[in-house]
Amino acid sequence: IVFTEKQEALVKESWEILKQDISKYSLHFFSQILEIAPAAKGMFSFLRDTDEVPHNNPKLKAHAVKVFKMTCETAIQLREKGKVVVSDTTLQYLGSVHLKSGVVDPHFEVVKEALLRTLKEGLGEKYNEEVEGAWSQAYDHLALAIKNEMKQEV
Ligand code: HEM
Ligand code: ISQ
Repeated sequence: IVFTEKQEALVKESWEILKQDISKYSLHFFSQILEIAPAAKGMFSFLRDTDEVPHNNPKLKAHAVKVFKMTCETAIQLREKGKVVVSDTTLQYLGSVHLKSGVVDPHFEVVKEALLRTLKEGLGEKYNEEVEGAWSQAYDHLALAIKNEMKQEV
């Protein structure tokens, strides 16, 4: 695949912008997931006992930040190496967490859409097709790596 310097820069720049108000965007990200797929609610341990999406939940925020950071990292790797290199142990861990939580392949499209909506919200006028394309490509590669790991786990 071809992932350009420009695309890498777009991903890094947009993450720098969202990072400045990460509590807000973590919550937005998560809320979008539930808006698209309300049934996903039951999968998240930090939600099971509440009716609302918890504001300032440290786990929610930490996990959301990881998704952004890992996608960013994936963009860098795609540009540098033309492939995704997530350490074996990280992938194994994420594969088993998601498998145990009941995540199935179509959920990855839900999270992708939620991620893109959050970028759109955070970037405002800076959001465009190029930004969307760069994040989409990086996310797709990362998602594929996790999905493959989930298949090997069974
Ligand atoms: C947990 C990343 C896709 C649902 C996590 C964690 C990370 C993560 C880092 C925290 C693991 C831990 O330390 O315990 C990602 C990435 C994804 C992805 C990078 C895609 C590229 C998905 C999808 C779903 C999902 C598609 C389904 C809606 C969950 C659930 C948990 C989790 C239910 C467990 C949360 C809990 O109960 O603590 N994910 N995830 N993830 N993820 Fe994802
Ligand atoms: C876990 N996996 C994917 C996306 C997430 C978003 C917010 C909180 C936790 C998550």
